[in-house]
Amino acid sequence: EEPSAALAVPQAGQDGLVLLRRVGVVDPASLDDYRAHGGYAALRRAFELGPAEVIREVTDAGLVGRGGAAFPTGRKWQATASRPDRPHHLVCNADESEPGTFKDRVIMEGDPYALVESMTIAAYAVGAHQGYLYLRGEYPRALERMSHAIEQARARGLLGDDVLGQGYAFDIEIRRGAGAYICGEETALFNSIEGYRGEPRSKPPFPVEKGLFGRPTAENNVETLVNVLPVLTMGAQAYAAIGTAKSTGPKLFCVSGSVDRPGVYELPFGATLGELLELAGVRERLRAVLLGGAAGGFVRPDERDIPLTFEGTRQAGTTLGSGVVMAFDDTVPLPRLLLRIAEFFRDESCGQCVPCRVGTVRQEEALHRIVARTGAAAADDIALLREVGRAMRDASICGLGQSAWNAVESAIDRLGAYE
Ligand code: L3W
Ligand code: SF4
Repeated sequence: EEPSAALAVPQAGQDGLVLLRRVGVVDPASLDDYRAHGGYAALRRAFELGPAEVIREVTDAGLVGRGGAAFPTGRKWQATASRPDRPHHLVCNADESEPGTFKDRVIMEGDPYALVESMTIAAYAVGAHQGYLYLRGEYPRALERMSHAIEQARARGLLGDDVLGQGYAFDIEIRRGAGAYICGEETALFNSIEGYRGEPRSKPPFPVEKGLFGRPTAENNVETLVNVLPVLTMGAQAYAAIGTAKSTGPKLFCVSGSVDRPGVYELPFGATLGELLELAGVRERLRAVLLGGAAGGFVRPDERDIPLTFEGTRQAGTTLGSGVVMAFDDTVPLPRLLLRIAEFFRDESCGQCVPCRVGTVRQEEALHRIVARTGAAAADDIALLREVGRAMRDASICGLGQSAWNAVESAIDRLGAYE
């Protein structure tokens, strides 16, 4: 089990925060304190609006998924809500296993009722009466706080048969992950809850049609869900005024590595990479920045002007992913780091499809040879890496295999890693 480190939220208590405004301020064990800090205003508004209008607000706000893929949340909810077959389910993906990602943990530990309230709103919108919180197994404190918040909400009529006295039934069950990265992939997560091996299913059918237990399911990341609170309390227009036209709202970034103040930062979309690094106290002799986690890609230290938006990172040939920013100074041996990333993917591949099962092994072998040659690469190993990488990207079933070569490729092409 993890050590009980303090919450890493350097901005705690600062004015102007939207998603983190209660973290480090509110007592996470107290429902009354949550209410005293504005809690449950959004659910009240949701009941006033009705499910269809809630979905319209979320759509108009431009909210997109914060787990890495940026799919429009309103469209996902609408597709789930409109399915005639019942029951519908709501699943919150709190598996948070992308290396360098710890934002959902900070929300669950620091503002657990916000997630309970958000899940209730999402369930109401899509017509689900049962919600599942799939929680990373290595987060014992988040488990304790979420369990407590769910119990308290149930005891006070905010979960159960008659939520807020509005006649809507909804409850939340927690399921713990058991340490497999792949169970953060939505369909592997469903299999895990159902008691099967955590192997991704082929999509389509998408979860909105055939998800958990074969039922229409809305599956959202923790951060995505808690964004629904400001969407409803501020209104879609005011929310959409934050950020850029194509990436609306606030975003959480997880900054780690060679910085003086690692932790979770909230910034509006559109701030630059350089601005974020300055906030976190970037050190001299920066060699590389990994954006988007192990599944993301490296950028050079001189690429500080990259706007932290979905469109801006895409245009720069990289990805925002789930908001990971890992800084590495020149004391970190890059070939060893890349080997470590490759080991991770080989270890975490579920082995279901050949390109990923074999490709992640071949990739790791080539990187081993490179490290054994004190970090320089022979041309044939680079060619092999490219060929294997292309096969994984083109032919893997799920995002793990499709992105297992991203970091290595970007290190070769942007950083000149093995020269
Ligand atoms: C209905 C359609 N729904 C797509 C849904 C789909 C899913 C969402 C996004 O991977 C990324 C990945 C990782 N009708 C639909 C539809 N959907 N088309 O939209 O789908 P997809 O397949 O684009 O992505 P994904 O499989 O959900 C997520 C990247 O995130 N990643 C990993 C992050 C890890 C964490 C974490 O630890 N917390 O978030 C980092 O970069 O590589 O690209 O719901 O069903 N026509
Ligand atoms: Fe499993 Fe990898 Fe195939 Fe995904 S790409 S299903 S992790 S073998």
